[in-house]
Amino acid sequence: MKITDARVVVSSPGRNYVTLVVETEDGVTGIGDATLNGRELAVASYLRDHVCPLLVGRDARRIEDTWQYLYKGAYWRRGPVTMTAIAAVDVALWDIKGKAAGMPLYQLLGGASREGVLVYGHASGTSLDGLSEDFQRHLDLGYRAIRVQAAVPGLEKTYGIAPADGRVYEPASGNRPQEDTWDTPAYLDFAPAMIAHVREQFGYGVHLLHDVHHRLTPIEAGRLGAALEPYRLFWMEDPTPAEDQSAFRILRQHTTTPVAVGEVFNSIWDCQQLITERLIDYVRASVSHTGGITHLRRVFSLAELYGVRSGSHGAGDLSPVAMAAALHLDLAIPNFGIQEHMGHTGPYAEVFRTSYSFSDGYMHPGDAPGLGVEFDEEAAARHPYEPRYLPVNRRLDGTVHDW
Ligand code: CS2
Ligand code: MG
Repeated sequence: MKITDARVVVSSPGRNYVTLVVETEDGVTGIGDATLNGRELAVASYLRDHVCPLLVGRDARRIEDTWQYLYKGAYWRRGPVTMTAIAAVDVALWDIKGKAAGMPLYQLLGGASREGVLVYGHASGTSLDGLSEDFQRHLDLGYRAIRVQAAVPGLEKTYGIAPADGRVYEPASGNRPQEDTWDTPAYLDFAPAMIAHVREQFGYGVHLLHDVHHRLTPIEAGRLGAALEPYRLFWMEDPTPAEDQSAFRILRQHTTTPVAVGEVFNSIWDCQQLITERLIDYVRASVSHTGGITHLRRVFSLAELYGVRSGSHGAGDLSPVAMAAALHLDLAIPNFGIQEHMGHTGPYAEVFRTSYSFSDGYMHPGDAPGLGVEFDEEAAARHPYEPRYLPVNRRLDGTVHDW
C-alpha cells in the first residue's frame, strides 16, 4: 500500500491547526495533527520540506519502521518540532491502517479495556463566584471531574483563566505574545482558599483538579500540595518546571497530593526518571507532541510498570484529530487515568467532522474505521492561518517567569 501524496494544511477554524493528510495508492487517506501552539509554521515546514518527500513511495502499513526511520534517520532526535511532525505521520498511518482493516483504532490497539473514558472539563472564574457558576455549568453538562482555576486577586491577567466569566481562555491573535503578571506569594495564599471554596460549596462527590503551570519552586510546590491535602485533589498539575526531573524528589518528600506532569514532554526520555523513581502519579503527555500513538503507547507501558497512570493533555490547541487519537489510546491501555477535555470553539466543526461522543462525564471515540475524523480541506481553506502566541509571564518586578 504505497503512499502517493503527503501534504500539510494549516488552517484556523477557531484557532490554528496543522493537519497532515496522507494518501495511498488504493484511495485510503489518513490524517494526523501536527499543531504546536504558537510554533505551527515550524512544524508545517519540517513536514513539508523534510518529511513529506520521504513518505511518498513508502508502504503505509509499515508504521513502526516509518517511526524509526524518521526518528533515528534524522540524526537530530527529540524536541517538540521533530516529535510533533513524527506524531502527525504516525497518527495518519494508524488512521490508514484502521480504515484498511475496517476497524476503529482502539480495536487495533487491543480493544476496549473500559466502557468509556473519564474526562475532565475546565471551570474558571474571574472571581470565586464566577468560578462557582462555571463549576455548576460543568456539573449540569455531566462532568464528574473538573479542573478549577480562578484569577488571583491583584493580578491583572493570568494564563489559564478566561478573561470574562463564561468564556474560554485562548491567546489573542497578533504577532506578539501578550504579557501576563505573576506573584507567587499572592497565588500561594489564594489557591488553597479557592479549592476550599469549591469543596465547601459542591462537596467531595466530584473530582477536582488544579493546574499550577510550572510556576513554583519545588519547596513552594511542596507547601501548596500539603495545604491542599484536606481537599483531596485528583491531581496537582505541572507544579514545577517539568524539565527538572530530580526536583520532583523534593516535592514528593512534602506532600501526598497526587502529581501530574507532561504536556510539554515530547519523548519517553522526558519522564524516564519521573516514572522509574515514582515521582509522579500521572503522565500528561499528548499523542500530538510525543511522537504519536506508537511512542506515547511506549511511554504509558513504561508508566504501567511503576503504577503511574495516563492523563493525556487535551487542550483546545490540539485539534479534534488529536482528541480522537487520544480517546482510542485511552480506551485501550490498561493504566488509563483520566483525559483532559477542554473542547473546541469557533467553526472547527466545519473542518473536522468527529465521531467521538460525550455522555455523563465519559467520552468514547466511536466505531467508525480508523480515527473516526473526517477532514474537509475546502472548508479549511476558508479559515487561513492567523499568528497567535501563548503569553509571556512576568513577575511584578518585570522578571520573566515560568508559566
Ligand atoms: C493547559 C494548556 O490544558 C492545559 O492543561 O496547560 O492550556 C496549555 O497551556 C496549552 O495547551 C499550551 O499550548
Ligand atoms: Mg496544563
